[in-house]
Amino acid sequence: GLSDQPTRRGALIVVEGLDRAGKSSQCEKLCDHLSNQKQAVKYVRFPDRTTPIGKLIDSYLRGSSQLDDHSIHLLFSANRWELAKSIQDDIAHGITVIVDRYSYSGVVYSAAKANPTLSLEWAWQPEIGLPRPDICLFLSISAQEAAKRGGFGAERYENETMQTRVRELFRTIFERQHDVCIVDAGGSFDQVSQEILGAVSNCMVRLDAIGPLRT
Ligand code: T5A
Ligand code: NA
Repeated sequence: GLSDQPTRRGALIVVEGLDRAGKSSQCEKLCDHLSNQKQAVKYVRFPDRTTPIGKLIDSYLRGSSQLDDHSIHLLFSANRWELAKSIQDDIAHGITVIVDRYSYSGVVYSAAKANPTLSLEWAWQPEIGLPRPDICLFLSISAQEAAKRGGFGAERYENETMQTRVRELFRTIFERQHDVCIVDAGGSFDQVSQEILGAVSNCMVRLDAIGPLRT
């Protein structure tokens, strides 16, 4: 009968990009759009600054504390691991989870510091085994364009040198990753959002196709 049908799993959608690329505003729009379509949806952002680990990260980003590059890298990763189980459970229960920054930010911001013992390869290790996104939307914007947007410059990595290196590294890793959709984030809010909604609905169609067999 109907009640025996397995729940179709939710999607894991990641949004990535430089500081001020528009990730949080676009995530909010995407959540609203999917909710309006009667889809169960949750928003998660990394770093999640509310947990004990997140509070250490927040203090580091604001410049109130200093940490070794490797230590802060592992804290960012630990912050994802502490939420991994609940993300997986939500997806299994049919909830689509929209994630504002993920492992990709984790590896590129750390590797961008050019610390000789913190390579991209080293940075990937603690990320291995986290839930794999169904799609990653990369909001592509130049460091110069991003710098023009509100509030830029307040936190640790918000300078053009760092952002330019981060942008190059995002390109490097996304050449190798599957299921990455590059979105031009330099346009108006509505243009960017149309592109995102299009990419996500394609992704949802693919999820349908590989969903569980129906009896
Ligand atoms: N980090 C993060 C790591 O080093 N390792 C990790 O593992 C992780 C997860 C904090 C820092 O931590 C680093 C990366 C970051 O440096 P954060 O808390 O996500 O990460 O902070 P930010 O990325 O800085 O978040 P922002 O809120 O600044 O950027 P968003 O979310 O990309 O941008 P948004 O949506 O808030 O918009 C920024 C401004 O631009 C305007 C908005 O109105 C807003 O004023 N805007 C537009 N303006 C013109 N045209 C458009 N299309 C616009 N879209 C938005
Ligand atoms: Na944000």
